[in-house]
Amino acid sequence: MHRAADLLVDCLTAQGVDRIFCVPGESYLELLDALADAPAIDTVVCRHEGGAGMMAVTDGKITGRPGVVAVSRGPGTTNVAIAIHLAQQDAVPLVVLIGQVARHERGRRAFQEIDYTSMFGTIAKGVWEVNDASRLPEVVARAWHTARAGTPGPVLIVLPEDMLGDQTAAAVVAPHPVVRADPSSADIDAVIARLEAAERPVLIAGGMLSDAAGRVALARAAEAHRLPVALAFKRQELFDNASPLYGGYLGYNVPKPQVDALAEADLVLAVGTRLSDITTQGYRFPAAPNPDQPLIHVYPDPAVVGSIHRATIGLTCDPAAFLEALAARNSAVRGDRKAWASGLNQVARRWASYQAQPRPDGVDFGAVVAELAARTPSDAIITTDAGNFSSWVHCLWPWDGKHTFIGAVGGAMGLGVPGAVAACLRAPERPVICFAGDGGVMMTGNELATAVAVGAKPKIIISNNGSYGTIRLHQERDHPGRISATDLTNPDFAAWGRSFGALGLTVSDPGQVADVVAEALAHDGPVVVDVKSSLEAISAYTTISKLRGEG
Ligand SMILES: Cc1ncc(C[n+]2csc(CCOP(=O)(O)OP(=O)(O)O)c2C)c(N)n1
Repeated sequence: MHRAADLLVDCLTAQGVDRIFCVPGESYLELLDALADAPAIDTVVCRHEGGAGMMAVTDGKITGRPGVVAVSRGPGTTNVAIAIHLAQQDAVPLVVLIGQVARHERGRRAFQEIDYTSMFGTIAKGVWEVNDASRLPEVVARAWHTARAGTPGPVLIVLPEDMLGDQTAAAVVAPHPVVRADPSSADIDAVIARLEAAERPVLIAGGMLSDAAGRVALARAAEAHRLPVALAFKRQELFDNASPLYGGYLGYNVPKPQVDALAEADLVLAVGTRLSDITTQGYRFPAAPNPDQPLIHVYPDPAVVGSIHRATIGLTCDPAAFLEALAARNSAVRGDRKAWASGLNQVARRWASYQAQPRPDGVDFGAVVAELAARTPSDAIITTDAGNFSSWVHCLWPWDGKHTFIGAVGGAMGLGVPGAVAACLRAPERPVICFAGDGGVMMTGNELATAVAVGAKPKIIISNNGSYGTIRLHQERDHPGRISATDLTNPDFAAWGRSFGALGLTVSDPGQVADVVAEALAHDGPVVVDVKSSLEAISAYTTISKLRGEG
């Protein structure tokens, strides 16, 4: 016989768990006690469950295995909700362990009681409340399987506090392997036939190709068939943007000429992407429900393929295996494929160019991003919060297919700093650069305390334009000159960073950019750089003056 909490730790260990992010709570004291005897599991103490959850999401993105976060009932769980949503939007495997009220209190409106199935039923892939300790091994094995299978996503294991203290003789259940479906040779024949009939094919690559095997297969298939590659929202890092086959990044603000150029395609291969509204530029490329050209959609989930977009060929196999199989075959090229690829490439490059300029009201943030880009090696991990400052990162970073990029597909502010700290923990030997706005950095940011506690060394670069700039941009476009609820009063971010034990630096003049960036990168510890950035240069694509129709 053993205590349920100890059995739970054994089950987690069997699943390969080596790190749990948490904010402690009295609702799962037994689990915390069991973790004290589990040195192989790194228990990372955080300061807010939102940040802890975002760290776990980042860990899941980097490792491909479920990230794990443990939170207390009620308020602990409402705080972590942002990460559950992010994992669902980004298809990241995530396991949330939740302490629950004792079983005899359940359903009686007890202190901090929530019915998690009702609350998260539509965004979690599974919610299991374990009332019988002997079923813990079965639930853990199913949770890990569910989080990874098909479209990866969040699952919740709810643990009544008294159950965790029960004695049980149950044994650990070994991990359930996730079935990998390979394409049949008949599938590949059908795809080759479509490719040979097309003159202007485009491959749209998505997040299921993020791991090394996926990237290699993508590059090989693109090369083998001379396929231009467009990258899905927040997946710009998957393919070398300097390749002549680079066909563009399908994020926000893709200008009309680029969408028009892509729309000339006479075949779309969408591989490892769910074809979201942003990637498809509002369900226009490819159009939903009926694409304007034949669509080959490859994604390992039958609930995705053929659902929102009608697919001419739908394959629910492994996207990397599909591309490997495709790369191993030849296809006859029809038409002038070189001219087609180079046309797309030129439009994509024109849009991605940006030249920093002197600005009347602060530093052009593009100058800072360009300087960092020039000095940061390809093995760097880049995290971005949500906001306009990231437009320069998408424009100016030399995405060569090797970087790891952690961005919020779900658009949540607050991911940048916790993402960077989790990335440092997972890859301490790699440089980690976080870009955040003065709005987003304070949505979380307390993870700097965790960074200092665990020896993480993120370089946090803040675009301090005194505004929730993204919303200000929308305001200027829809209600020019009418500013409402978007101005910000900020602390001294360099001093704020120093108060945690980080190196705090400030850039208030363009002439300081090179020296400050060099000092930040050379520092062997966490760094906060407060860039007094121009609000006039509100994004890489426009200025406030232009939005107001001035000049
Ligand atoms: C959690 C959350 N709350 C609100 C929003 C809406 N929102 C999107 S961007 C943004 C402003 C971001 O401002 P800042 O971090 O200063 O970056 P900037 O746009 O100025 O570069 C807001 C409020 C969001 N995406 N996420």
